[in-house]
Amino acid sequence: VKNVVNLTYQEPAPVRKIVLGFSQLGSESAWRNANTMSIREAAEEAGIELHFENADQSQTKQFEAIRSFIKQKVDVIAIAPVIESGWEPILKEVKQAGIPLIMLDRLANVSDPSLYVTYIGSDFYEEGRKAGKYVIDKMSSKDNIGIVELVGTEGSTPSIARGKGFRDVIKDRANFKILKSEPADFTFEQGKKVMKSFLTKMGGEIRVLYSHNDDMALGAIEAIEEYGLRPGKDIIIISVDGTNKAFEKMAQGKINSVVECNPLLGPNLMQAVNELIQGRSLPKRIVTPESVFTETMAEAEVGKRKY
Ligand code: GZL
Repeated sequence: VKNVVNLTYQEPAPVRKIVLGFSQLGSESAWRNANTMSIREAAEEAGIELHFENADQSQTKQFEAIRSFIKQKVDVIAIAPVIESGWEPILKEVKQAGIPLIMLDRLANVSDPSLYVTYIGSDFYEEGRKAGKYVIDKMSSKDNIGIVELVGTEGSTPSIARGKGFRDVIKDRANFKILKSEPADFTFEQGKKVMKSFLTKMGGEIRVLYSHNDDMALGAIEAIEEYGLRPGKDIIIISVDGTNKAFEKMAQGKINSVVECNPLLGPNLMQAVNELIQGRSLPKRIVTPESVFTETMAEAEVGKRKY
């Protein structure tokens, strides 16, 4: 009998899930934890298999995670590089393995831009400028404005750029002076410890605290109160991130302004991974949108925050 049609139903070949290896730098702050949650949720939502490694702020652990992703032959690697330097060799290994790489949140300094496909993250320089503009608006009528600065992780993209943006805005103002600037690694504990040392050395001269993130600002608030001064009154506080706890303190008048830094990058990352796998070209730089909040808006924002 000719032309017998094969009627048995053929299962379509199972569509293999995209596998993404993500090296997260740590869990040092509320921002970081919100960032991790956003990435886990977005991977789930997108049906992308996420291999997640937390490096506890160790660059060496990030290198180990990336080597394990290469061994696992993941489809895409994403990294949130804890500091900007020292990445060239490992990123060359990733390129040699033929695995596309996405930078998320922070940037690694590389001489060869082909070592990564795109960098998704905030404009930290602009965040620093916004903080500087706020301080000038708030204090311009006064003289001898002594400023102390809690820097985040030394050598990280946000700390470098938030420091530069802030300085570029205040540099022409003679009445503004940065008295002390020290790293406090984006954590509550370090923020409290370093602020305590600032107060011991020059308590009476400090008019403004510029903190590179909320966790350090919250620690500094405790140090200021233990020293016997009023945060938000005796010492004006400007912070970056926009976490719920910072909004609560702002509603109490203990923080004066918060520059938002959006941690919810999960959907952006998964969209980039999907487009990459579909062979579409991606912009080299994807900037996340964000704003600035002051005391007047705090009440309305508290509780609305997703992180
Ligand atoms: C900024 C991010 C910073 C946050 C901190 O995008 O890298 O790291 O500002 C976090 O809270 O620890």
